[in-house]
Amino acid sequence: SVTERTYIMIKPDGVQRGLVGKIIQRFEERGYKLIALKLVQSTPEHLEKHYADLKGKPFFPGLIKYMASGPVVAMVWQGLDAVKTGRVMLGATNPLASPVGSIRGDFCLAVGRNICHGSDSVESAEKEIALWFPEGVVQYTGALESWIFE
Ligand code: YYY
Ligand code: MG
Repeated sequence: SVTERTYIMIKPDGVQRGLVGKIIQRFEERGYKLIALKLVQSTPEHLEKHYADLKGKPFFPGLIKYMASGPVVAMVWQGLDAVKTGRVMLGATNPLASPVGSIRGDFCLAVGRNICHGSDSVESAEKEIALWFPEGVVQYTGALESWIFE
């Protein structure tokens, strides 16, 4: 639906590599509405909650270390089919399998340095939004909404 929301995060490598503006620009230009945004130095404890489903995977310790190695940009984007289309815009988990034109397919190469995160279902989006934005998101009317949505 038009009010669907997804949690998108620029990982520490995306921030360090100066890709914040380019990644935000893609969501803006596609027509999604930014309803929350902050730069955060996360902690292993917080990241273990975010990635709780992956606990026990061989790459889990390295993933937590990488994600805590510098600030991340936490965002919530709202609009038609935000979760699934957000994932399409990001590309596949493995950047080498990501189509050119996707964020991972254009900007990175290694699965352990894949520069961005996007929620994988509406249910996990709502959980992730609550975890990263306990203070809530911002409600406002997008001035162009009637030109972007029917
Ligand atoms: O949702 P997505 O980020 O595309 O992949 P997940 O399966 O949720 O894994 C989260 C995160 O873990 C992934 O973005 C990179 C890392 N990872 C890894 O380093 N090695 C793997 N074989 C699988 C995932
Ligand atoms: Mg995931």
